[in-house]
Amino acid sequence: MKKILVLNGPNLNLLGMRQPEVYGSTTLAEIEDQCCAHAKQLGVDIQCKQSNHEGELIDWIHETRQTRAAIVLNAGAYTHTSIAIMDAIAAVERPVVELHLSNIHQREEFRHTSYISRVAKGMICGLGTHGYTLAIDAALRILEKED
Ligand code: CA2
Repeated sequence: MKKILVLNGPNLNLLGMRQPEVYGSTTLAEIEDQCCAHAKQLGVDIQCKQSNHEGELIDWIHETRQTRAAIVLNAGAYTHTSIAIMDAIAAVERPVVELHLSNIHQREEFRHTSYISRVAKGMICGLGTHGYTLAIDAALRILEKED
Protein backbone atom coordinates (compact mmCIF):
# COMPACT_ATOMS: atom_id res chain seq x y z
CA MET A 1 0.00 0.00 0.00
CA LYS A 2 1.33 3.46 -0.92
CA LYS A 3 2.20 5.64 2.05
CA ILE A 4 1.68 9.40 2.15
CA LEU A 5 2.46 11.87 4.93
CA VAL A 6 0.13 14.90 5.11
CA LEU A 7 2.16 17.51 6.94
CA ASN A 8 0.87 20.87 8.17
CA GLY A 9 3.03 23.66 9.54
CA PRO A 10 2.69 26.57 11.93
CA ASN A 11 -0.67 28.01 13.00
CA LEU A 12 -2.67 25.59 10.87
CA ASN A 13 -3.91 24.06 14.14
CA LEU A 14 -5.96 27.29 14.44
CA LEU A 15 -7.95 26.63 11.27
CA GLY A 16 -11.67 27.19 11.71
CA MET A 17 -11.09 29.16 14.89
CA ARG A 18 -9.56 32.43 13.59
CA GLN A 19 -9.60 34.38 10.26
CA PRO A 20 -12.35 32.29 8.56
CA GLU A 21 -12.55 34.98 5.84
CA VAL A 22 -9.03 33.99 4.73
CA TYR A 23 -8.75 30.31 5.59
CA GLY A 24 -12.39 29.11 5.83
CA SER A 25 -14.33 27.64 8.73
CA THR A 26 -13.17 24.02 8.51
CA THR A 27 -10.96 22.87 11.37
CA LEU A 28 -7.71 20.97 10.88
CA ALA A 29 -9.27 17.90 12.52
CA GLU A 30 -12.06 18.01 9.90
CA ILE A 31 -9.54 18.36 7.07
CA GLU A 32 -7.58 15.40 8.44
CA ASP A 33 -10.81 13.35 8.62
CA GLN A 34 -11.53 14.24 4.96
CA CYS A 35 -8.00 13.20 4.01
CA CYS A 36 -8.37 9.84 5.83
CA ALA A 37 -11.75 9.16 4.18
CA HIS A 38 -10.30 10.00 0.75
CA ALA A 39 -7.24 7.84 1.36
CA LYS A 40 -9.46 4.92 2.36
CA GLN A 41 -11.35 5.21 -0.95
CA LEU A 42 -8.05 5.24 -2.84
CA GLY A 43 -6.54 2.42 -0.81
CA VAL A 44 -3.71 4.64 0.37
CA ASP A 45 -2.14 4.64 3.83
CA ILE A 46 -1.91 8.23 5.08
CA GLN A 47 -0.63 9.79 8.24
CA CYS A 48 -1.53 13.39 9.19
CA LYS A 49 0.76 15.52 11.37
CA GLN A 50 0.96 19.19 12.35
CA SER A 51 3.65 21.16 14.14
CA ASN A 52 4.37 24.79 14.93
CA HIS A 53 8.10 24.00 15.15
CA GLU A 54 10.45 24.07 12.18
CA GLY A 55 12.83 21.47 13.64
CA GLU A 56 10.01 19.03 14.34
CA LEU A 57 8.73 19.38 10.76
CA ILE A 58 12.27 18.70 9.53
CA ASP A 59 12.59 15.62 11.77
CA TRP A 60 9.33 14.25 10.34
CA ILE A 61 10.48 14.94 6.78
CA HIS A 62 13.69 13.02 7.56
CA GLU A 63 11.66 10.11 8.98
CA THR A 64 9.93 9.66 5.61
CA ARG A 65 13.15 8.01 4.42
CA GLN A 66 12.11 4.99 6.52
CA THR A 67 8.35 5.33 6.70
CA ARG A 68 6.61 7.29 3.90
CA ALA A 69 6.80 7.36 0.14
CA ALA A 70 5.44 10.87 -0.54
CA ILE A 71 4.61 14.06 1.33
CA VAL A 72 1.69 16.49 0.98
CA LEU A 73 3.00 19.64 2.61
CA ASN A 74 1.37 22.87 3.73
CA ALA A 75 4.38 24.45 5.40
CA GLY A 76 2.39 27.56 6.40
CA ALA A 77 4.55 30.67 6.73
CA TYR A 78 7.72 28.53 6.68
CA THR A 79 6.98 28.21 2.95
CA HIS A 80 8.31 31.75 2.52
CA THR A 81 11.25 31.60 4.93
CA SER A 82 12.64 28.12 5.48
CA ILE A 83 15.73 27.15 3.55
CA ALA A 84 16.10 24.42 6.20
CA ILE A 85 12.82 22.74 5.20
CA MET A 86 13.73 23.10 1.52
CA ASP A 87 17.09 21.41 2.22
CA ALA A 88 15.40 18.61 4.19
CA ILE A 89 13.06 17.86 1.28
CA ALA A 90 15.95 17.84 -1.17
CA ALA A 91 17.91 15.53 1.16
CA VAL A 92 15.23 12.84 1.60
CA GLU A 93 14.44 12.60 -2.11
CA ARG A 94 10.74 11.95 -1.53
CA PRO A 95 8.15 13.50 -3.88
CA VAL A 96 6.47 16.50 -2.28
CA VAL A 97 3.19 18.09 -3.34
CA GLU A 98 3.08 21.63 -1.96
CA LEU A 99 -0.30 22.88 -0.87
CA HIS A 100 -1.86 26.15 0.28
CA LEU A 101 -5.46 26.88 1.19
CA SER A 102 -5.23 30.45 -0.04
CA ASN A 103 -3.91 31.69 -3.37
CA ILE A 104 -0.54 32.94 -2.17
CA HIS A 105 -0.02 34.84 -5.45
CA GLN A 106 -3.06 37.03 -4.80
CA ARG A 107 -1.80 37.99 -1.35
CA GLU A 108 1.05 40.08 0.06
CA GLU A 109 4.30 40.20 -1.94
CA PHE A 110 6.22 38.25 0.73
CA ARG A 111 3.91 35.26 0.18
CA HIS A 112 4.73 35.09 -3.53
CA THR A 113 8.09 33.44 -2.85
CA SER A 114 8.08 29.75 -1.93
CA TYR A 115 11.27 27.90 -1.00
CA ILE A 116 9.18 24.71 -1.05
CA SER A 117 8.30 25.17 -4.73
CA ARG A 118 11.98 24.90 -5.64
CA VAL A 119 11.99 21.25 -4.49
CA ALA A 120 8.32 20.21 -4.78
CA LYS A 121 6.99 18.19 -7.71
CA GLY A 122 4.08 20.61 -7.97
CA MET A 123 1.90 23.03 -6.08
CA ILE A 124 -1.83 23.50 -5.45
CA CYS A 125 -3.08 26.77 -4.00
CA GLY A 126 -6.24 28.82 -3.69
CA LEU A 127 -8.73 25.94 -3.68
CA GLY A 128 -9.32 25.84 0.07
CA THR A 129 -9.68 22.48 1.80
CA HIS A 130 -10.41 20.72 -1.51
CA GLY A 131 -6.72 21.20 -2.22
CA TYR A 132 -5.83 18.48 0.30
CA THR A 133 -7.67 15.69 -1.50
CA LEU A 134 -6.36 16.97 -4.84
CA ALA A 135 -2.83 16.91 -3.43
CA ILE A 136 -3.28 13.31 -2.20
CA ASP A 137 -4.47 12.35 -5.71
CA ALA A 138 -1.42 14.04 -7.20
CA ALA A 139 0.99 12.37 -4.76
CA LEU A 140 -0.51 8.96 -5.52
CA ARG A 141 -0.23 9.56 -9.28
CA ILE A 142 3.44 10.50 -8.85
CA LEU A 143 4.13 7.33 -6.82
CA GLU A 144 2.34 5.14 -9.37
CA LYS A 145 4.40 6.67 -12.18
CA GLU A 146 7.59 5.92 -10.20
CA ASP A 147 6.78 2.16 -10.16
O1 CA2 B 1 -2.80 29.44 2.44
C1 CA2 B 1 -2.13 28.66 3.12
O2 CA2 B 1 -2.43 27.47 3.30
C2 CA2 B 1 -0.89 29.19 3.86
O3 CA2 B 1 0.11 28.17 3.83
C3 CA2 B 1 -1.33 29.47 5.27
C4 CA2 B 1 -0.24 30.13 6.12
C5 CA2 B 1 0.32 31.35 5.40
O4 CA2 B 1 1.39 31.88 6.15
C6 CA2 B 1 0.81 31.01 4.01
O5 CA2 B 1 1.26 32.19 3.40
C7 CA2 B 1 -0.32 30.43 3.19
C8 CA2 B 1 -0.81 30.60 7.45
C9 CA2 B 1 -1.49 29.54 8.23
C10 CA2 B 1 -2.13 30.22 9.40
O6 CA2 B 1 -3.36 29.61 9.62
C11 CA2 B 1 -4.23 30.27 10.42
C12 CA2 B 1 -5.46 29.70 10.55
C13 CA2 B 1 -6.39 30.31 11.33
C14 CA2 B 1 -6.11 31.48 11.99
C15 CA2 B 1 -4.86 32.05 11.84
C16 CA2 B 1 -3.90 31.44 11.06
